[in-house]
Amino acid sequence: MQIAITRGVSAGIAACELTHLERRPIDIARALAQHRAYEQALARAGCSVESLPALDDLPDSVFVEDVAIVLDEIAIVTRPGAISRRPEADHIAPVLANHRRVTFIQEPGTLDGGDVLRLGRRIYVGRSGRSDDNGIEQLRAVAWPYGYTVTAVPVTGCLHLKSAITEVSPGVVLVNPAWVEGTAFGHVSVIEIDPAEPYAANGLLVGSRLIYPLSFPRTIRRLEAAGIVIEPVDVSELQKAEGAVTCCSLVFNGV
Ligand code: CIR
Repeated sequence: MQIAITRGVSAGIAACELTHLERRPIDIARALAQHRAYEQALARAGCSVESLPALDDLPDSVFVEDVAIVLDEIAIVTRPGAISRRPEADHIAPVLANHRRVTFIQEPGTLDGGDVLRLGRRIYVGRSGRSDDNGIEQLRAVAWPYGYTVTAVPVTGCLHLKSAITEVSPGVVLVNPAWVEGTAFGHVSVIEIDPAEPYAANGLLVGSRLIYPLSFPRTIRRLEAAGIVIEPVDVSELQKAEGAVTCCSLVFNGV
């Protein structure tokens, strides 16, 4: 059984961090409904969903992916690159302690979970505006004793590594080649996003299903042509906060 940890949409989401997008009004009622539907998609994909209460004074706290990396062996609570997001880590640590031994990225390193792509025992980390060399080195020190390699990857033009690449089927990645070099990831098959949909590279693979935004129909056609089964979700309000589908959950194996 896989576990998916989610957190309700903050009433303060209008004050979220924005790096590459213009601020647009977010319809909070719609955001809440979309988030509930996203949780239902996780449940349909076979997850046991552990839904945490919203934190109204932390605007970006719905994006739980960024505050932890959960491996089978250990959970690493991050030190997010955005100062406004650092208190989110204190709220996730006790929750993860119910599932794993917990360790922490320490000052001065920074790391956002959105920069961490795990492909089997290979972990790739975006060297982005949010994750720095010190944070990446700390992750390496924790993960290598368990047999993981940790490789830093330059990311340009987008927020996180997983804005530019995600795994969409075992051994298959979906890539925006304008933001990351697809050949950096070893022996994987690469599907490129439709160039008209630059934000389309973020999908959430759970079991045999790909939870994926319905706002990218051209890329959906490419994925379906490759035989990938899509579980479409409407996340338009969360996209205004520069969020996507991986960032709204922490999915890991139950023990
Ligand atoms: C932020 O800038 O931190 C949030 N507004 C969006 C975070 C999205 N996280 C992710 O894609 N992993």
